[in-house]
Amino acid sequence: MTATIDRIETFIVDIPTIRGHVLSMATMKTQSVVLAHVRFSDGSEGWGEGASIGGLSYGPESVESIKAAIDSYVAPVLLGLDGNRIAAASALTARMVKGNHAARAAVETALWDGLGRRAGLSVAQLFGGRVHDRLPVAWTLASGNSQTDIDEAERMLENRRHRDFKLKIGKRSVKDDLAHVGLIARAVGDRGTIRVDVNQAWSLSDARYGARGLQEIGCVLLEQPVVRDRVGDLKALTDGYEIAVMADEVLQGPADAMRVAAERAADVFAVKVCQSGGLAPAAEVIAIARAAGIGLYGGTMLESGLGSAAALQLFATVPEMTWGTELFGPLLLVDEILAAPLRYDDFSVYVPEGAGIGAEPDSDKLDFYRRDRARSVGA
Ligand code: MUC
Ligand code: MG
Repeated sequence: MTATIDRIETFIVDIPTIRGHVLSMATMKTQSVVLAHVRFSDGSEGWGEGASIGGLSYGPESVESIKAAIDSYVAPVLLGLDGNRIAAASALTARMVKGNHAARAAVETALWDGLGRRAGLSVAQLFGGRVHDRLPVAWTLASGNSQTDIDEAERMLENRRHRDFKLKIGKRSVKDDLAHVGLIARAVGDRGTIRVDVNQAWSLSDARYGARGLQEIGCVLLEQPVVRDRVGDLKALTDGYEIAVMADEVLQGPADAMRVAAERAADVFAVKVCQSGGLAPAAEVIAIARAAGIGLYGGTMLESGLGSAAALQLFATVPEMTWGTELFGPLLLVDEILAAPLRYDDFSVYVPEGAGIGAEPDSDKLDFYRRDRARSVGA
């Protein structure tokens, strides 16, 4: 049965975070995401999510630009096309809409969700089937205060929710950051692992000093320490130090993955569905890493449960997801917008059961948190 793409709606959703999330380039108190809802002619539907972090301080897209790109450019390209031909729809979108990866990812995810629901298959099955029923899930310590972070890590360990901790650094001096990481690493000890994400804040000389100090502390992973364009600097760090170096912001899809892999400029890829431009391009990034012997980590754009469920469907199909995931986005938010929350337990996040991405928003929550609704209520 044909399933023509009949309607594409987008909603900006603003949900407060449980505490300030202090990154090198922004302090988040709210996470804003775009939910894309696609309706097909046979009555089926699909959901997807596009997100960014800290407005435009993390990358080239904001939620406002994601929504505008979908409404004005992606949707007009797709309306009337066959929703069962995702490869054709994505090829046309890529031709008509350059960049705007999170916008494209939101709609592409909704197409996969719709196809899965119609077929009665999960998105993981559409991508070859699950290898994992659950994956390790890291937590980001980013309160801005070392003792608060230690207390938070203790709670996570005690509740068996997380034992891999990513520390957001790069806002203070390298020396102060090393002292901060050292305090937390000593407190966590052998009970977990410590990783850091600098979000491009360091110069190469900062990064050399930082990499040396971090590996002495026992930190196992150094994420995107230098600006995304400086692939040579990333490679110098990968070659020069024992600590594993992870590429994040530099990976804006398969072509970047190919460049970083060809230069062997990183040891690990943080794979992000939004940054890659969708589930299929993220699968290509993963394929390049696997072929190059580069490690894999399931990254997040701090998506809500919806985008996290979609990413989980893909990551669950990858045998070598050896660095685990950081799909903790929903846990950083004060409220859950899914009808049925993802399950977090025993240091893992579980792949949701059910067709498509295995998740959908609760309509009351969506009504409550959608930005346009909040405006009209306040007006
Ligand atoms: C990033 O840069 O990886 C992931 C976890 C977190 O706290 O922020 C993100 C973004
Ligand atoms: Mg990162």
